[in-house]
Amino acid sequence: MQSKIADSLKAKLDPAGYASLLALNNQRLFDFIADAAELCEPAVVWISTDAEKDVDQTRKMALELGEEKPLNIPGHTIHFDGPNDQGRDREVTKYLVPEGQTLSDALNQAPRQEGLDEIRGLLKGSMRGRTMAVRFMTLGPNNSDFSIPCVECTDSFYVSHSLNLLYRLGYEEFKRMGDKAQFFATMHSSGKLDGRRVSAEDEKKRIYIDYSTDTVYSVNTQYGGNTIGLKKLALRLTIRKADREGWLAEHMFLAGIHGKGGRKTYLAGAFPSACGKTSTAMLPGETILGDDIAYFRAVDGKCMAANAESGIFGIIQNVNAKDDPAIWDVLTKPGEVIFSNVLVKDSKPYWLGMGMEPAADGENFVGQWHKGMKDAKGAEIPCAHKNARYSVTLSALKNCDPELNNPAGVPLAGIMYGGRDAKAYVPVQQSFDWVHGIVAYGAALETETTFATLGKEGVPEINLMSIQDFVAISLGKYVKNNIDFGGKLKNPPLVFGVNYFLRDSNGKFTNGMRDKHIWVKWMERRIHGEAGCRVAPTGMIPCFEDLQALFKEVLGKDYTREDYITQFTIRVNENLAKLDRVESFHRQNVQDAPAAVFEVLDAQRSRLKALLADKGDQVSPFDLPKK
Ligand code: GTP
Ligand code: SPV
Ligand code: MN
Repeated sequence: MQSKIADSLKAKLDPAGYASLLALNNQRLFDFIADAAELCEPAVVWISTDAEKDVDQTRKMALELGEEKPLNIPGHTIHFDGPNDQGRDREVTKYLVPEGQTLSDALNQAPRQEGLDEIRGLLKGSMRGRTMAVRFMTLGPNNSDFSIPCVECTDSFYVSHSLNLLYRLGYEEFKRMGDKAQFFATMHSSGKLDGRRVSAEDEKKRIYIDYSTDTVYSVNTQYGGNTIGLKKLALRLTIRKADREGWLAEHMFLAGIHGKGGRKTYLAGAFPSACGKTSTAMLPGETILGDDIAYFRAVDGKCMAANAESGIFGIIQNVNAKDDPAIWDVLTKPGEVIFSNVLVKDSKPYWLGMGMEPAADGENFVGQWHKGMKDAKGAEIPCAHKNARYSVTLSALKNCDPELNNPAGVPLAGIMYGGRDAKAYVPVQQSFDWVHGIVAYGAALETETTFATLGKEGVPEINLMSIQDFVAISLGKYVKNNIDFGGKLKNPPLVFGVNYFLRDSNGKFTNGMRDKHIWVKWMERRIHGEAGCRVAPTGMIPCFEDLQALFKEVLGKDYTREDYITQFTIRVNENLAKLDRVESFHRQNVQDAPAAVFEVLDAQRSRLKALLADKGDQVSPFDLPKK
């Protein structure tokens, strides 16, 4: 039966838009868009298809409305978010829980009806006099088991423009699926704007996830992580979908690591926000498939992986010509790039750690800025926000992996977990098996809060699998799904733990920025059975000779025995203390933690205690047995 578009919506569409929408023949979709139009009351509803003219129209509108301004290099634009809208806002992001259901205490939540009343009240009339863009996009490659169709209704053409760069166009995908399209929906309004066209009512910022209808509402915010529906908003819904369907959606990069004889091995890695995904996926000489969200499916006993996205919304701080040549290249040549929250002077962008002196004044996230300017608390305002970002499409990168859009995904050979752990875990180690890795590196992931979320930086916390903010099912079930996933595979990917943020006794990082390349190359060799290891209570660590060879080969550096001892000494008491924190987190916050979590933690504790009794607190890696 032909689905019907409500008259109230029809009245706001032009004939072409009406025809494009009608062709999608999906009643739930029509009802969602009609609801958004009735609630937010835009003057016009604009339907975008995958046609080039529509995609281009979004970019033009962002400039016309002043949500973005052109920069000197053709294709580059700047967008600003408000001073209090510079990262994901955990406090006002909530799951709407229907009566009779529960979620883990660790998750921010509100009763569904109460939350809906509140956020729909805030969205009421929010788009008056504006155009509402309706965007159809896909998560995962098109025409694939990974594909998830998504629709976003937004009055921000910056958000709509970001969708162009970060996701695959999905109008044709909706058409292909017709009334069978099980889609995710986002309704977003920037709300009241000030003279700079930034959201003006911070105190009314809300991001609510109504998982029982696969709908997300977002209002009075513009920061990408709070507004671009397909990013972390959809990830929360995807985790529920994956739970129902028996696959995994992860906060992970995906990259091809190149080895002997031209072979390429795919690795994925989970790091909390601003802890290393993009930096690892962009290592020089390797190829990037994704830097933020990966999907895994067990297909005939093999783990196949795909990037949910097709672009990068990346942290620009510390991106410079020396450390990040591939990103630097796209950020400095003509092509489509949206910069956000950097400093702009004479239409040129500047950011922290760019490897040159920034301008002494200009426009930044607070408005007109000059060097030495202080905030209300007397602290100096930096030239650019630490969480300033750039948006580019992956295909613009020279190092983009050719399999990016392969509907089958790529075979995954290894995964890694890493956070900001100053004291305990060594820079790289391999788990004894799948379950040990999932628990001891994933479920035990400790990190410090970063600038990517609002609030205090540097506060230690457990961030389970780097994904805790987005787990919309009970945490225990989520861990169990990860453990069980390994059971569906003939040869599960090897699991590694990394720690780029270990500090020595003087508080200095034990490793340089480029050292991660060595760890990744070591993993590649382990996967192919070409490197040995030493056995520590926490996992299998590299042998000195292998690292020495790799440092020379990859970075041209002389790696010394002293370096190895500083980095890989097992700090037994620190590791025992870490285990206690992890265990108490799981006992207190994960009501349904699987028994395997405590078994793995207990076994690790026993191994650590045995080592303590045998060799003391600080054990040199040279004193550990080789395998
Ligand atoms: P999201 O996009 O927020 O999910 O973050 P991400 O995990 O992709 O983070 P990214 O790789 O962009 O790294 C973020 C920050 O970590 C940057 O400020 C980097 O400078 C810093 N960083 C990355 N690698 C290292 C490292 O090896 N050592 C140190 N000390 N800092 C690092
Ligand atoms: C993150 O915070 O993990 C990001 C940026 O990747 S965003 O989710 O878009 O805020
Ligand atoms: Mn992220």
